[in-house]
Amino acid sequence: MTFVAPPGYQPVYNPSIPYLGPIYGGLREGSSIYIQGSVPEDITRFYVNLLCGQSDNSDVALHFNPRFDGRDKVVFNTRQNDNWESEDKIRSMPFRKGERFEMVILITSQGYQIRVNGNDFHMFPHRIPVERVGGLEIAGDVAIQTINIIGGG
Ligand code: 9QG
Repeated sequence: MTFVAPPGYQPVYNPSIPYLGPIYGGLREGSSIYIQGSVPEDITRFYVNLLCGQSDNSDVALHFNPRFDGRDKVVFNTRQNDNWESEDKIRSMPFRKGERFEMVILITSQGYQIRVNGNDFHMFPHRIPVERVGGLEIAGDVAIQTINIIGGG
């Protein structure tokens, strides 16, 4: 049998940033989001948000936010009803200024497993049911070449 991808599952190439797009069919355990991009030499911050909806004030199930301003760190958080909740702050930086990267967000039963350039970086536990996620937003100092969302059955 041949798997025929439903319309909307095509990868997104070279989107303009900020990017905000739907996640057709939603996410479930086993789904993954593959992102290829590069960060500029003069990066301060960028973020990847998994949105509960498709507007930039939707609740945020995953906020993934590498910060180069100040001490290098990656901040993870959720936002509900416009309130940021408690941050997971990881004081290590898997991205390099001026370099390309590939990252994968793997949806597991526990949370969002983040892998950058082939290395597991951090697992952010679910706080909001993954069934609510319907959009992807990428903004800040980053260029994106490819976004590919793989269903997970
Ligand atoms: O700073 O931290 C994550 O906990 C806030 C930032 C906010 C998030 C948040 O200002 O920045 O990173 O939507 C926002 O304002 C994002 C981009 C306590």
